[in-house]
Amino acid sequence: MARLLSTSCSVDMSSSCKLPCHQSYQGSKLFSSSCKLQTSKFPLEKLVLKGNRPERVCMVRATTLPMSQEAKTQPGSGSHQASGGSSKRKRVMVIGGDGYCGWATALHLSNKNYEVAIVDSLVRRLFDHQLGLDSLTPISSIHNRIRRWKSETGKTIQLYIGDICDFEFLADTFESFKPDAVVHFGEQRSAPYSMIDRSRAVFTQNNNVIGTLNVLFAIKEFREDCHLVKLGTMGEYGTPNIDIEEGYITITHNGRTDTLPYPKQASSFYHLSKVHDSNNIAFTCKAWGMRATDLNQGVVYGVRTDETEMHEELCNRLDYDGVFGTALNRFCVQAAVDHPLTVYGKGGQTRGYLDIRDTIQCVELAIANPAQRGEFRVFNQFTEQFSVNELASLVTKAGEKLGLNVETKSVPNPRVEAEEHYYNAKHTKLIELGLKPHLLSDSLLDSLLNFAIQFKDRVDVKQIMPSVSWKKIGAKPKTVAA
Ligand code: NAD
Ligand code: USQ
Repeated sequence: MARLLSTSCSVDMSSSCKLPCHQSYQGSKLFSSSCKLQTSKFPLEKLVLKGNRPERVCMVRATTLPMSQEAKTQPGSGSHQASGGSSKRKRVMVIGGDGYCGWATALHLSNKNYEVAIVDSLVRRLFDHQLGLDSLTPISSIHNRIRRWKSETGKTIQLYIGDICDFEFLADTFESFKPDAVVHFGEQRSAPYSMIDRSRAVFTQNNNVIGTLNVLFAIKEFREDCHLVKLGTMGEYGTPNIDIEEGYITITHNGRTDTLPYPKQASSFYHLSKVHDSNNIAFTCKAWGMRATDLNQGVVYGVRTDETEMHEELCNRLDYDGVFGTALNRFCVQAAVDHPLTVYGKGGQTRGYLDIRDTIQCVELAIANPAQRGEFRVFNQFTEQFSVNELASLVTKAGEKLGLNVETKSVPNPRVEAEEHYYNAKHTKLIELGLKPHLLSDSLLDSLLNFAIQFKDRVDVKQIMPSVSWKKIGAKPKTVAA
C-alpha cells in the first residue's frame, strides 16, 4: 500500500477546481495539507500569507513510498556488479522516469534485469496542463504504465512520486531504495519554456540546479559509492568556431599547458542550468570523491523502443508543440498534418542528434562502466549532426515517398542563436564503450512519419508555431497557450 509521506500541493492549472487532499504522515510528524488547483501565472509557486507577510512556498511535495510493495527487494550492496545474476542485481534509480527519455530508459533497464525505481514529481504532465499542450501519443498514467509493465513482463518497477528539490523526500527515497546508480533525467528540459517569462526562468534554474545539488548531497550522505549518470546537453558548449571536444580541452597559453573544462556558451536559461549542474558535479567529484558521468546529449528523436512497443499502455510521449517539441519530431508531425516545416531563420543551425533507442543504450553503457571515485567523466551523447535545413530536406523526401506534400517555411527565428556556423563535435567515447548507433535512415523516417500519420487527428495545429521569443521575455507572467 502506498505510504503518504508529505503533501503540500498547490499547483497552477487553467481551471480553478479544488481537489480533496490527504493528511500526510512522516515519521511521527503530521503535515497538514491542502491541495488546491488554481489559476495563476506562476508555474509552481503561490503566495501564501504567513503572519502578515506573503511568503512563497514550493508546491509539489506529494510523495509516495513505493507504489508497489509486492516486490520486496534486497537492499543493494553498493558495489558495481553486472546486471545479470539474481541476488546481486544492480539497483538503478531513474529520476524523471515518467518523461520521454526516462520512461524508455526505465523500461529498458528493467528488461535488462536491473532493479529499477522511478522517481518523478509528474511536474511535466502539469506543464502540459498549464500550457494546454498534449503529447501526440496518448500516454497512460504512471501508475497504469507500471502495472502494465508488471503484467506484460512480471517485472516490478518501484515508484516514488515527489520533487527532488524536497530533500526530505529525496533522502527517504535513497534510504528506502539504496541505489547503486542514479540516472538523473528529472529536470525542466525545454529551452523555450525557460524563456517564457521570469517565473519560468527562475523555476527552471531553481528546479534543475537545486534538484541536482540535492541528488549530490543525497549520494554523499546515504550512498557514497553510488554512480551518478546525469543528463547534460550538447547545448552547454554553444556553437564555437573550433571543434568541440568531449568535456575537456588541452590549451597551451603563454608557454604553459593544461587540460581544462571545455568553454561553455549556453543559449537559454535552461541550457545555462545544465552548465551550473556540470560545475556543481565536477566540484563534488573533486571535493568529495563522487563518481559521475555527465552525458551531454544532443536532440533526441523517435518514439519506439522494444519495450514501449509491447503494449499501447507503455507508449512513450511525443511532443510536437512549439515549447516542448524538438526539431525532427516536430517536422515529422508537421509533415503528417500538411503544415509547412518550421525552419527558424536561415536554417543553418547545426546540432547533434540521436535516436531514442541510442539514448537508452548510452545510459546502459554508462551504468555498466561506471566512472571511478573522484572522476567527473563527460561523454558527448549523439550519433550524427545535421543542420535544420538538412532535416527539413530529409523529411520532405521521406514524406513525398509516402504521398505527402511537404513544404518548408522559413519562420522568423524566435531564438537568439547563430544561424550559419561551424560545427564539429567529437563523440567517440560512447562508441569506444560499445555503442552501436541507429543512424537516421529512410526506414526510421518512414516509421516516424507513419506514426505521426496514425495519430494525426490528435494534433492541435494551433500549438505548432513557436510562441516564445528570446528577446521579448519579461518579468510579467505570460500565458503562452494558443
Ligand atoms: P521530459 O520533460 O519528458 O521528462 C523529464 C521528467 O522529469 C518529467 O517526467 C518531469 O516530471 C520530471 N521532473 C522534472 N523536475 C523534477 C523534479 N524536481 N523532481 C522530480 N521529477 C522531476 O524530458 P526528457 O525529454 O525526457 O529529458 C530528460 C533529460 O534529458 C533532461 O534532463 C533533458 O535536459 C535531457 N535531454 C533531453 C533531450 C531531448 O531531446 N529530449 C536532449 C538532450 C538532453
Ligand atoms: N528549430 C527549428 N524549427 C523548429 C524547432 C527547432 O528551426 O520547429 C531549431 C532551433 O532554433 C534550434 C534547433 O532547431 O536551432 C534545435 O532546437 P530543438 O527545439 O530541437 O532543441 P533544443 O531547444 O536545443 O532542446 C532540445 C531539448 C533539450 C536538449 C537539447 C539538446 O529540448 O532538453 O538539451 O535539445 S542540444 O540541442 O544539443 O542542446
